Order: sequence, then structure tokens, then C-alpha cells
Amino acid sequence: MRPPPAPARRDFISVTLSPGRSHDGGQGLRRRSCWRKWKQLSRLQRTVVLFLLVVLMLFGLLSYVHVADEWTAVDSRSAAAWQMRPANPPVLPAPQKAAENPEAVAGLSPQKPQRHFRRGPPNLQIRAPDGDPQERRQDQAQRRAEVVGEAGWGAEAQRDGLRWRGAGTKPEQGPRHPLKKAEFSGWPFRQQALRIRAHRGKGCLCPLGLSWPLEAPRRTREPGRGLVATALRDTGQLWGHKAGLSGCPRPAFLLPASQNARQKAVVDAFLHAWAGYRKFAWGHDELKPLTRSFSEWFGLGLTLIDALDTMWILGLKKEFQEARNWVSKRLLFQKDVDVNLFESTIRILGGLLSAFHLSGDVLFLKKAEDFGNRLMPAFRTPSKIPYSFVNIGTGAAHPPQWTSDSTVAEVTSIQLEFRELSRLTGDKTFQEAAEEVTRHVHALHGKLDGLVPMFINTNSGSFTHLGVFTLGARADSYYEYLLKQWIQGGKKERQLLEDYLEAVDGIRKHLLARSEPRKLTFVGELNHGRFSAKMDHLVCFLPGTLALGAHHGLPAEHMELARALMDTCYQMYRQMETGLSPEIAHFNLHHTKAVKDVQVKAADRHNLLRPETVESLFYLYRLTGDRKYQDWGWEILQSFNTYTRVPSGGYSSISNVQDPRHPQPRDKMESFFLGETLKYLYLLFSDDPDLLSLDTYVFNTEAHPLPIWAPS
Ligand code: DMJ
Repeated sequence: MRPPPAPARRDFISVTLSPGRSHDGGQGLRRRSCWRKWKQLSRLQRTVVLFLLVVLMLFGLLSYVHVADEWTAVDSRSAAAWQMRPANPPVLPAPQKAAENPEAVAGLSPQKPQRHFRRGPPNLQIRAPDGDPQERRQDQAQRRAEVVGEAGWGAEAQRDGLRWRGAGTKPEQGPRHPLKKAEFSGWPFRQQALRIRAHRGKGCLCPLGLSWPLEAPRRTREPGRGLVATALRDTGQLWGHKAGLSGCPRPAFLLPASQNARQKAVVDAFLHAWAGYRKFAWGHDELKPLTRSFSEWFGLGLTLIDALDTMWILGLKKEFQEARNWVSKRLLFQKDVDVNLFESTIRILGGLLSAFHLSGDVLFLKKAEDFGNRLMPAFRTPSKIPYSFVNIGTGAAHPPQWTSDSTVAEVTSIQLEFRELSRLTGDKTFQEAAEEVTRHVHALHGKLDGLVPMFINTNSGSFTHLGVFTLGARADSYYEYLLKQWIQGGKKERQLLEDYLEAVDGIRKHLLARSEPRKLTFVGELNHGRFSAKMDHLVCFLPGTLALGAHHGLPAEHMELARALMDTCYQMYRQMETGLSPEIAHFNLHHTKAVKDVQVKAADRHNLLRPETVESLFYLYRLTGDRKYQDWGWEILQSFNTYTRVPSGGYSSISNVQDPRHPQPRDKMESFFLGETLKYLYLLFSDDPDLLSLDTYVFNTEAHPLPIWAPS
């Protein structure tokens, strides 16, 4: 007998949706009835229900996570959109060490790239606390309007963008500002009738900087406008011209009655160099004369700006005007580019200030002020010792990638320019920042009898790499600017003089030696107590500086030393087969016959068309009247023409001054060849002591003359 069949399995779920009845309305009954129903389900049904529940829970969980993520992302995106960040990131990566500085003072260092300023330069300045705030605001607004107006020029160049050391530099796409064209028509310049920094004299408007001595800047009060003008009053004369019409000195284009043959040769050299630059590198930083192209460093027309005052002095009216038009229409500083603080100060700021002083054209002063403002973020460090680099578009400043140090010569050789900018604009911020560095270095430990090490840390403010002393690269112009600031300020700042005098004694005591067989006095280097008979060509600024100091009343021994060192610098040219000096000379100290005093290592035998020797020759001739210095300069000019002149235009650095057959041109004409070398040669060949008188002007370290301040 077969067992009775098992009841058929119900492989489906039966869900009764009848409303649960609650006879007593109690929860317990409902629970019991649910449980009963659950128990009535088959195992398969229960498994399926449980499975569905688990799937539902998982699905719910995953959806939650996803939605939450979405919201977080939306949140942070919208927050980021409001964060301050640069429109264009800095070209160079942020400095490593500076960013790690534990002592960073809030708001000072390390500096983050800042918001890109569309309507003008990053203005981090604090105005001088004179005048009432309302008036100061008006004044600032006026100044901003001026700068912005001028910055509108040359927007085409900005839109084109620039290549900078291989990196693309993005032009700022800001709105084009209404143009405010400085008056410039014909020659000589029409008097600039600009509101700011102009002085209403006896019935005429006088541009500044036309003569010396100048009074200290003042603010003047005008009815209804408050404090609007920073006034200077010319009290002297320009180029021997007595004050011109209505008591205003006339800006006179300087064309000497006659140029002697040597000066004409310099003009010819300049025109040849300029022709190459104009044809192949116009508006770019440096000419590459062999490849007939150009190189960029800052992308700011470096050669053109460096050469402005040289053209003025050489009487090159047409060339000056063409360059001036480029400055007016094409030179814009609102660009994402890192500049070296020192190099751009001495060449660009110095060049513009000098062009302003010589020509009286306010355009140059406005450009200088704009540029000076853009350099100011470099001073925002914990120690107030400036960083080496600053982005003139974003305001981000930083030291070199590999260190948080700056170079001593660099941070101490921007003062002439910043002080003069303050004097002309009435804005003390520039001067205060630069002089803070001077004061700091004055009090610093680590010097040796006034000699300074080569590096200084931007965080701690201390010298680093102690024990190495040179008058060459990285320290040179520290000494030069001590003396020149003292002269610029009217010989009143004793601290500068004391530091300079102490340093000259330090040089005598530690760095001087004499070579064999000619017994040339040279300046060597000291490396942790060990003397090295090595002298950079850069050191050849020293005879000129010493002679200048002696002229301004410093000990006569300084002039003796200047003469001795001048002989040595000349021999650095004379003893080379091309008649051109190597970049670095090593002096022979041994008594052996038939050995030259000046020896050169393979790595040092290049010549970059540097100016230092002809610069010193200019001072020595001007201050002694000894014509041999002119003759030496003439020899040097001829060597430049023989070995560095490129037929299609321009001059080139060379790699080997000892091989006249193969001097190996390097395909680069440095901007200082036009800014300094040819200018000093021209002045050297002049017999007019009033041509940029050394009692009236002080030259910055890039040969840009700035006025000596009148005693107040
Ligand atoms: C110039 O830029 C300046 O003269 C600077 O002081 C040193 N280097 C060059 C010229 O050699």
C-alpha cells in the first residue's frame, strides 16, 4: 500500500491583504497573527522573503552612500569656487624650504599665490600717514587711475601671450581699460601736464627730474581736491641750460655740439648693436645675433629698457622715440611671470627712472611706479630680507627652488632705485622696505672686518655659508651701494659710510695680494681662512667705486688703490690674445720668469661683454684726467669690434678670449652691453666733466644715472 500522497507543495507566496482585525485593538494580537502567518509560509517562501529584504536593505544603503558623496562633492566644489586662488598659477613651483618654515609669521611667509588682480598691481603698500584719510583715499584713487589708464596700452601684446624660458605665460584677459595717453609729440618732449607729480610753477607746468638739485617731494592742497599732488621744485639747471621759459627748466635733448671720433665710434657700435636688436629681437629681452633671433628672461623688453638712457645720452633721437613708443604701447607688467628682484630692479626700474630723469617724460615714471609696486611682495618674508623672485602678475614671491637663501649682493643693491622711487612718488613704502634690509645687514653677525658672506636666509635673516668672502659674484654691489647710497642721500647717512670704510679696510687686510712677475695688485678671495688668487671680472667695478669715494672726500689712499686695481683690470684684457678679459682670472703668485700674471682656466675663458672695467676707466679718467685710461678703453672697444661684432647686426658674447682665430661666439648679446658697456665707453671718451657730472648724478649698478638728492 502506497502511502497517501503528500499534500501538494505550494510554491508561491500568498499574501493576504485583508485588514488585520483587532478585536481588542491590542498590538499583541496583531503580532501573534503576523507570526502565525509567517509560520504558515513554506521554507522556500520564507527564504525568498528574507532574500528580498536583504536586497532591499543593501540597495538602500548603497543609494545613501552615493547621494551623500554627491552632496559632499557639490559642497566642496562650490566652496572651492569661492576660495582665493590665482587665475594663473605661478610659473615656478612653490619653494620647498620656505613653505616648511616653522617660524613663519602669519601672513608673511610662505606666500601663497594670491588672487590675480585684474584692475591693477597687487598693492601691498601702506601709505605714509600724512594728510587726512579722506584725502589719502582720493590720492590713492587718483594714483590707481593713472596706473590703470597707462596699463591699458599694449593689450594686444598681452593677448598674444609670451614664451618665457620655455614656459607659456598666459596673458591676463582682463577688460581693456580706457586709455590715458601721456602727451608726447615731437621733439623735445612737450611739457607733461599731468596732475600728479607735476609742479605748477610760474605760469607753467614743470615735469620732474629735469634738473638738480631737486627739493624733497611735497603734497600740495588744491581747492576741492584735497591733497593731490606730490610736488618737486626744480632749483638747478639741466645740462648747463639755465632755467627755461617762465622759470621752468627746459627738458633738452642732449646732443653735444660735437662728438669726437672715439665717441662717434661708440655711437656706431651702438647703432650696429641696436640694428640687430631692432631687426631680430624687437621688444624681446635679448638678441641672439648669430641665429638672428631672441631669448626671453622676463619677457619685458629688457634690452630696450636698459638702453633707453644710453640712446638719450648718445643723442640718438629717432631710436629713443621709437623705443619710447614701444614702452608706451607694448610694455605691460600685468603678466604671469616671475622676475628676479635684483636684476629687474637694476635694469628695469633703474632704466625707467633714469629715462624719466633725462627726458622729463612722465610715462617712464608711471611705468616705474607700476613696476615698483609689483616688486613689493618680495619683501613679505619673516625676516623682511626679500625673496629672490616675485611674480609681477600674481604677487607670489619665493626664493630659488633649492634654498630659502637670498644673495647678499642682490638684497643690498636695490636701495638706490627704491629710495629714488619713493622720493619721486612721495610713497615711502619703497624706501622703507629697502632700507630695512640695509639696517638689518648693518647689525648682522658673521662679517669679517666689514666683509660680508655671500648668502642670507630669508627666514632667519642670518648670513649663511659663513667664512667665504669675495668682492665678486654675490657680494660685489653690496660694497658699491654702501658708498652710492651715502652719496645719493647727500653724504649724511653715517652708518652707510662707516660700513663702507670698514669694508675697504677689510679688503686691504684680507683680500689684497700682488702677482708675479708684474706685481699687479689684485683682490682675491678668502675661503675659511685660505686665500685664493682668483678674481672675477665683476670685481673690476671696484677701482671706479674707490675713485668715486675719494672724489667725495674719502681718504686719498682709496684713490691710490683704485689706480693700482685699474692697472690690473686693464692687464686682464691686455694679457689675453683677443684683448678681451676672461670672466675669471687667476693670478700667478710664483717667481718664475716668462709666466703671465693673469692665468685662465678653461671653464673661465668666456667674455660676456661685461662693463666693469670700462666703467672704472670712466671714473678714473673723469677724476684724474689721465688720458691713458681713455686709450685703454679705446683698445677694448676695438677688441669688441674685432672679436664680438656680428656682421648682420649685434655683438655676441664669446667662449674663448685666448683664441683669436676661434673665439667661439655664444650667440647672445646681454642687455648690459647697451645699458652699461657702450654708455661708459661713450662717457669715458668725453672731455666734458658736466656730461652727467659725478657731483650731480650717481649711477646705479646697471649704469643708470639717478640724481643726487639736494640737501634739505
Ligand atoms: C650688470 O647687470 C650689473 O653691472 C651688475 O651689477 C653685475 N652684472 C652685470 C654686468 O656685468
